[in-house]
Amino acid sequence: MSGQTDRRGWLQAAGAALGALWLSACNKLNDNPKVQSTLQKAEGLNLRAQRALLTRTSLAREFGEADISPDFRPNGSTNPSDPDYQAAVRNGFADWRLVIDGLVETPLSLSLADLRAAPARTQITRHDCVEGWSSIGKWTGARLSPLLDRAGLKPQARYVVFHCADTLEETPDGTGRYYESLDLVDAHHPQTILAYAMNDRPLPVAHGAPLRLRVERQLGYKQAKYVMRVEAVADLAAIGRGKGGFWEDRGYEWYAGI
Ligand SMILES: Nc1nc2c(c(=O)[nH]1)N[C@H]1C(S)=C(S)[C@@H](COP(=O)(O)O)O[C@H]1N2
Ligand SMILES: [Mo]
Repeated sequence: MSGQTDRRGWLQAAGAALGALWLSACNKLNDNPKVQSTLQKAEGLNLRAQRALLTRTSLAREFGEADISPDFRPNGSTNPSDPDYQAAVRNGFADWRLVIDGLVETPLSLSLADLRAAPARTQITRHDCVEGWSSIGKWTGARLSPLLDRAGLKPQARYVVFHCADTLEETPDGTGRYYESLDLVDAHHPQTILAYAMNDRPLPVAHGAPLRLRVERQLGYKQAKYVMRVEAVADLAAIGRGKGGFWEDRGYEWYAGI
């Protein structure tokens, strides 16, 4: 896919977020002074919203090969004991599939070979964990945006949820399974990838084999490892405890911008 088309899709998603504001700002035919002052306020708001969005759509800093951390620290789950996951590891992930479903026109079931054949990106970025450590790693993966385009998001879709294979906390109701979510601005960001390689090698189990999310404008806990399923949804209330992620359900911010 050409960079042009990619960029258009990404801007479309960004534009959708501002659509309502643009509509009000376009209604310039009416020159009633009261309406004018409302319009001026809307324009100020429009500028601020646009600036906030520009920050979100700009690229995270990328580093050089020499900056790669020799010992990228693993954190959280590092070897999930969940039986389905253990079986997949023993099988070398040969039967493993990523499912993309929910509010999509065409649900997808993709093998690792399918993902390696999809439009890809490689990036060397710094991972910042809220616990106060950082590591720099090189990630290669399938760009999420073209995959979502292939599945065809329905108009009601507003978030994508990443369902993971690991249970980080044993709870009677199953809400201890790791998950994360993004809005469509981050989902279509050029650096948002489903990584299958780290530092030019297949992603190791400790870092989320066979597939993990990289969303480089956000903190470590958003970088879901062991991703099994990407589900497009209209809202987050019905998933886990309703806050959009395992750590969000336990008090962390949903938007973990850096
Ligand atoms: N599935 C899953 N994803 C996860 C976690 C986890 O425990 N399970 N921990 C998160 C946290 S807090 C961090 S800092 C990073 C750690 O990624 P790493 O192990 O590659 O360093 O993964 C994030 N993604
Ligand atoms: Mo973290």
